[in-house]
Amino acid sequence: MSAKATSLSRHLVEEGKWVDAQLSELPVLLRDMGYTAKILAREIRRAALVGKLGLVGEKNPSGDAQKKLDVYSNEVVVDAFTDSGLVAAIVSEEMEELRTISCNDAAEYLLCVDPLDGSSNTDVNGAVGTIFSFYRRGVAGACTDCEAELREGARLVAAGYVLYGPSTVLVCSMGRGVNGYTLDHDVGEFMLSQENIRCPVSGAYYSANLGRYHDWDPNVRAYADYVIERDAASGRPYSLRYSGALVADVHRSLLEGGIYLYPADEGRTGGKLRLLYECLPLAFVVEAAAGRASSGRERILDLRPASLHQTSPLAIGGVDDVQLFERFVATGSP
Ligand code: AHM
Ligand code: MG
Repeated sequence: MSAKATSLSRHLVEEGKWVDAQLSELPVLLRDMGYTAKILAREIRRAALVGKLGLVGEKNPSGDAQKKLDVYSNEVVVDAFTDSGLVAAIVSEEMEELRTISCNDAAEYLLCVDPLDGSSNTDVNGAVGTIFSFYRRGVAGACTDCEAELREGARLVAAGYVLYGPSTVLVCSMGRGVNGYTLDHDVGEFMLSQENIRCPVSGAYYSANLGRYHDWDPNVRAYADYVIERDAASGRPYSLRYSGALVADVHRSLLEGGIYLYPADEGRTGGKLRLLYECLPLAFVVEAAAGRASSGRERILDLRPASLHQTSPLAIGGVDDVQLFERFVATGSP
């Protein structure tokens, strides 16, 4: 690595020059998320050696069995942002209620987080991630109605994810462009590795749990049938890539185009993925990179969660791929 390589901290200072003066603490929050990710990367890497694999025997608010790493990751995130003094409250996949952190005037932000996405992969050494977003509060002081503020889309001011794969990558956006940083374990820093990421309008891959095919709406099934038809002119058939970790599959779509889908199905009529800490943050990142995120009928960023753990169907990736999916949802054909 060249001595000229740019660290996350240095790059955030540069990027921070472009954000609104009111949002001057955003680079600090993203730096703190980088620190949190380093702690989690270390613990995920050695989980099998320190007794952190397996279940805890409890369910999270969505009814999923919690893994030890889910609980640990949630504690690390909550502790890190409790210490920051900048966050008034946290919404997490692993906590039933919104957790009030600070009523200080300086605590101007709300954090929504999925501390460990793809946790079915933990015990098989598969990819996992962390998804996060920051909302700027409208009023300082006591957190009287933070949930209402989370329904105001314009308050979503930064978002990103961390992918713990063969390397640990943090991708984030403060609204103007999207950048990726790779953790250099020797230096102990995230280093800028993908500057100003642009999502290709289409790609050669689709990601979906085809085990649910027979539970999908016929129009969604028609789309899945269409992408695997042979048609060289339109780049079909698409290849299937599905890792069990939304973060890993969306990362592929962001860098290479293509689409990730988690549609509604007979068992989950509202979809599986949660708006506040899965769909909305990833939609913010992908759209900042010129991609698209949709429920199939509406743009994800236009949706307003009525409750903290509300779900939505999700289709996310290249603009052309997602728009094609939306046409199928509406009409059953391209
Ligand atoms: P999680 O946050 O509990 O891990 O759930 C979200 C995950 C996504 O990362 C992944 O794409 C999807 O759920 C997998 O679900 P399924 O096993 O139904 O395909
Ligand atoms: Mg998740």
